[in-house]
Order: sequence, then structure tokens, then C-alpha cells
Amino acid sequence: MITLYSYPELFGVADNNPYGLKIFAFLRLCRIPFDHRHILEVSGAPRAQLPYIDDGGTQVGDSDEIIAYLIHKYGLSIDASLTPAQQQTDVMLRRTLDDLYWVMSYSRWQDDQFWPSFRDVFLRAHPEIAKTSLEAARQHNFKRYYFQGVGRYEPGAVYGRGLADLRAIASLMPETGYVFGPGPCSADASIYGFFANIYFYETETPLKIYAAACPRLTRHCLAVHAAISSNF
Ligand SMILES: N[C@@H](CCC(=O)N[C@@H](CS)C(=O)NCC(=O)O)C(=O)O
Repeated sequence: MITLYSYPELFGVADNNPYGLKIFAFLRLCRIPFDHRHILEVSGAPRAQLPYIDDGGTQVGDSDEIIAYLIHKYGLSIDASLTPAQQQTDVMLRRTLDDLYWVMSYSRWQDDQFWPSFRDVFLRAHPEIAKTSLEAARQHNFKRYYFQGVGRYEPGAVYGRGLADLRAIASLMPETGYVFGPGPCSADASIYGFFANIYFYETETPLKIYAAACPRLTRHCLAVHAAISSNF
């Protein structure tokens, strides 16, 4: 049995971290049974980052490596129909989502305008987590944002970057079906992991305002959300 280790759920999605939600969605789209453990401690994870999986004693970290491992190990056909051009678009898409991650995370943890709301929602949903632990995580994230670079920009410039990422992703999205055709592929799990963590978030950050007004992305998000929530 595969075990997925990832961060806690929030606002109706299975992980408040986009990389973990991406793997959750991928496993569900592929109908692979798994046990889901929500943790905060990263020291036991490969490269000390979440998510990771344990598959009968084999531990794999990094969401893209996990997907590649599962496709290979279980002969999954989810991406089999992608053209070579779509495969390369998928790489660029995942890199754009990596960029969006920093903006989304910044909006929750660093921006003083939105931090109190994120903190309160998180503590309400997870009363077992101490306020001091969350404050310590915030200080840790300040360092991450500074060294990545996003922490050195004014909020307007940060959000400008995230909105450009969202616009680029929206431009790929067809009016019907999934990103590369009528059926879902791993790229849909990737988009869902990040977009759902913006769209279902209650606070009106610039990313959330854009997301809620983007019918192509919201339609896609709700379609994946329904697909991974039913029949399990
Ligand atoms: N490339 C990794 C990124 C995962 C990642 O960035 N995880 C972060 C949180 S979003 C983490 O666990 N950080 C722990 C830490 O910085 O201490 C993936 O695709 O899974």
C-alpha cells in the first residue's frame, strides 16, 4: 500500500500545500488506493520536503519524481496520449506552477494584509496546532522567501508575477475537457494542486480575485475536484 505524506487539509482541499494536493489528485485520477497521512514534520522526508510517498519501503520525494516513479512502476497510461510538444508544454507548465507557488505562499505567510486571515483559518481548522508553531513556520518562510528572492519585492510586484503565471496557465486551458484533451492527464493534477489552493481559499488576495473571475480555470478546477471526490 502506498502512503502519501503531506501537509494538513484546509478549506475543503486535501492538502493546503499545492505539491501535496497535486499528488493526491494524481493518485485519485489514476484510481490508485493509498493511505494519506497529514504531517508537519519534514525531517523524515527525502530532501526534507513534503510531499513524499512510501511505496512498500521505497521512499520517493518531489512531486514530479513521484509522478514519474508511479507511472513507471505501475505502467500508468495517464500521459500516454501526449504528443512530444504537449510533453514539453507540460514541463513549462510545471515550472510556471513552481513560480506561482512562491507568490501563493507569500500571500498567505508573508503579506501582513493577508497573514492574520490565513493564520486564523488555519488555527480554526487545526486546533491541535499551536499558535507558536505557526509563528515559527512563518519566520522560517520569511527566510525561504528572502533567499528565493520573492521576499525582496514589494507586494505589488510579487502579485504581478503571480497574475502573469495564472494568465499563462489560463491561456492553455480549452473551453471544455482537460488541458491536453478530453481526458485528464498528470498536468491536470498539477494545475489543480495549485489552482484549487488559490480558488477555494476564502481570503480575497489578488490571486484569488483573478482566479474567481477566470471561467476556464474555475471550470477545470471544479471538474478535477468532482472527479477526485466521487466514487472513493
Ligand atoms: N520540488 C518539490 C517542492 C516541494 C516543496 O517545496 N515543499 C516545501 C513546502 S511547499 C517543503 O516541504 N518545505 C519544507 C521546508 O522548507 O522546511 C516538489 O515538487 O514536491
